[in-house]
Amino acid sequence: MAARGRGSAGSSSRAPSVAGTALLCVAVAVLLLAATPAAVAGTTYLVGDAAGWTLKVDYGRWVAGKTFHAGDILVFKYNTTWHDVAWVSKGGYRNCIVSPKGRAPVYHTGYDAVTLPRGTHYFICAMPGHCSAGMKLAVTVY
Ligand SMILES: *[C@@H]1O[C@H](CO)[C@@H](O)[C@H](O)[C@H]1NC(C)=O
Ligand SMILES: [Cu+2]
Repeated sequence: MAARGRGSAGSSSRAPSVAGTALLCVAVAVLLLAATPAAVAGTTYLVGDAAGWTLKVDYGRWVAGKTFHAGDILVFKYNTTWHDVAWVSKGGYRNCIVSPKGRAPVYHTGYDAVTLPRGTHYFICAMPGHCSAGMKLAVTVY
């Protein structure tokens, strides 16, 4: 068994050690991930579940019974031809307007993941008429 691999020992001695180091790094990373408590990662919610972010969904009803915690993620999934997502103020939510001031980022990728901080947060679809038709979501985050 001492002879095994001897012929190529000179040229290949470096490669296995690099590969070994990389493997060790991967192993350590996996162990660190495994050791991280699940609660820290937060929960991901697909807004509206299978229906997604669209008209004709009662988001007040979708929110009911759910408890959101800081770090949880809301994923808004929608067709960008028809919808977008605007993170608005309470007044913006109530009056269906995207305020030019304050917190009003507008997302339009069609698959927007929003990490929730504590507090109450308001999201509306900014397409004309959609918010007033009920395409709005308010979440309280603990
Ligand atoms: C989005 O809606 C448009 C218009 O109704 C449609 O042509 C398109 O296929 C839809 N896209 C997706 C990804 O569903
Ligand atoms: Cu819309």
